[in-house]
Amino acid sequence: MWVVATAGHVDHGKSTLVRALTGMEPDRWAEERRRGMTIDLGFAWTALPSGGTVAFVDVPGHERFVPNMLAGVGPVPAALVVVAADEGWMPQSAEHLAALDALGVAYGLLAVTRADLADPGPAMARALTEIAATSLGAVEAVPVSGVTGAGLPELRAALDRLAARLPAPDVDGPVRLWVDRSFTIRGSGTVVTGTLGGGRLRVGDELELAGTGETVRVRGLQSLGVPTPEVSAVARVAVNLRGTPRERLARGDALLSPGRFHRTDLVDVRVAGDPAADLPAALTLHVGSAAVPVRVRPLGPDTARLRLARPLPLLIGDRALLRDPGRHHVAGGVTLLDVAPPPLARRGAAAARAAVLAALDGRPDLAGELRRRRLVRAADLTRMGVPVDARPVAGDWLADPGHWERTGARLAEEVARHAREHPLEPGIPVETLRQRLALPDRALVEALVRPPLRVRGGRVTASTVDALPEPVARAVQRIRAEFGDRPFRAPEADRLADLGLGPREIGAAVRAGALLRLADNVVLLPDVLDEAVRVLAGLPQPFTLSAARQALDTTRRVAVPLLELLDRRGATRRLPDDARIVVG
Ligand SMILES: Nc1nc2c(ncn2[C@@H]2O[C@H](COP(=O)(O)OP(=O)(O)OP(=O)(O)O)[C@@H](O)[C@H]2O)c(=O)[nH]1
Ligand SMILES: [Mg+2]
Repeated sequence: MWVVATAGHVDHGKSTLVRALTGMEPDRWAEERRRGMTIDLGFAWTALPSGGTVAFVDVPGHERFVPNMLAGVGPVPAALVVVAADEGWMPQSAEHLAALDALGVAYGLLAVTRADLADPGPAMARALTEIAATSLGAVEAVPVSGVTGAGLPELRAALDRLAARLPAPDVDGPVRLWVDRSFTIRGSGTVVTGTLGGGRLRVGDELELAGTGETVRVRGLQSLGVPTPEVSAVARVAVNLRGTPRERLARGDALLSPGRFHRTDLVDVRVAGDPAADLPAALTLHVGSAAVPVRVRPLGPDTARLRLARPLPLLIGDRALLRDPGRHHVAGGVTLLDVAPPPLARRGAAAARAAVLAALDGRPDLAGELRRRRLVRAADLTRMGVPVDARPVAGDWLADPGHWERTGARLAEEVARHAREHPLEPGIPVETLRQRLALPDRALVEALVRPPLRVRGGRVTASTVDALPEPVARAVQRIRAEFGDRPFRAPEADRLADLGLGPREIGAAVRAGALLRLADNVVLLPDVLDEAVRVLAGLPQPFTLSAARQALDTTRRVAVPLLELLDRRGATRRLPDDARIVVG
């Protein structure tokens, strides 16, 4: 299915043409039929010669109803511009065309209606010139009469040619269905309609309401009046929502794939049209079917920051338009450059931001986003419309490579500085490092720890004896020199004191793995346990404490806690008569 929106001045024959093409009544309201004027959006569809189906969103031409027109055109990628042969180019011909241009609509056709009443030539020539200067470019033109039916076969053929050129939708992408109508059906509850531009909807799907973030469930689906279990883009769809009161939803809201869109009330945009500096401070932003008041803050010559009166689910690259409702003036088309821009608090921040925006074009750019944001969750980038194909550094965190490397170097410096300032602490707590490096997640700290640094007990330490405070490291070296050949002799308490090894220093050496503590003031070098087991295994089994003490060439002061440690580790077993055996 293709969806095409009409556009054109009031009474130029848009609805008559849609009626003639489809046999359906686009003016749904009694008041519209009484006044012979479209007030709100109408919907009708027909088969084309190719066999494909085209659905029309018929818009009102009257100047009062331009906001309704914009809600219909916003989500639709193609336009049928209508100009009456007998009246020619008129103010809303121009305003509607300016809106299509602002939204970047690139596919269209011109129908010169009421061709039975006047020569269509002059109106066609003027309209083609006007259209050629917009995003629509050169379009086919067909003179028609909605009354006599002349030109309709040619228009159908031209619609088929237009449809063949339309880009294929991303049916696997996320759903963002801008609501253009919501109503209640007795017995079914709330129904909303819209133009599905991407993705796929199924009965039973969970969706997120853009307005409130709440989850809703699809109870039923219709497309072109027919119930269906599934609809793929592009399509006109009616969605019946289970248990959602009608007041929750209105035109301008959207149904979203859960967790796939960033709802934002602050965006940076490029403006086409009036220079940014000339824009009024208060305008209305039209995007999708939404119309939201915004405050405009010019940043560069063609860039501005918009503060929205309520958040919308917007993506980088979205097209929108700014309109001055009082002056009937499309002030400019906008392209969204950033949907999660940084605050502009510091002096000079606005100028710096303008320089950044000058280089952006609304095409999502992963490397650029990482460079600007430094650290960002993959899911957050996806929700802004940036496709992610980079490997996370931790969890789903992505990092700019340069920033990541610099942060790793700073981490090493912080660990070294902490060791100097707190020589007896066993390293710096991960949380302290997280704060010093202003990282948003501890997992990032841990991911930055590389040998010889390591994470141990919630702290980052240097794993080598070298990282011990200088005096402690020297004392350990002395013990190694003095006791290396008598590995089961422990320095006496006064020797430890001479070496400057009090309880705190010993604790630090033990945590660093430089000493093995058997009891208070009883320490050995850390690598002697295997040797002890080897010596004990050489004794006749079982062996006594005294036999062990002699074999190890040590004192009771060491032998008792050493054997208890080996018992605890399961290397030896104590028998009921206090003798022991080596296990295994
Ligand atoms: N003779 C003739 N009359 C036409 C033709 N098309 C529309 N009309 C008449 O022009 C008037 C306006 O037609 P509509 O189709 O309502 O115009 P519209 O563009 O939909 O108007 P709005 O929706 O209010 O903007 C009606 O009286 C139609 O009968 C045509 O091709 N030939
Ligand atoms: Mg109409």
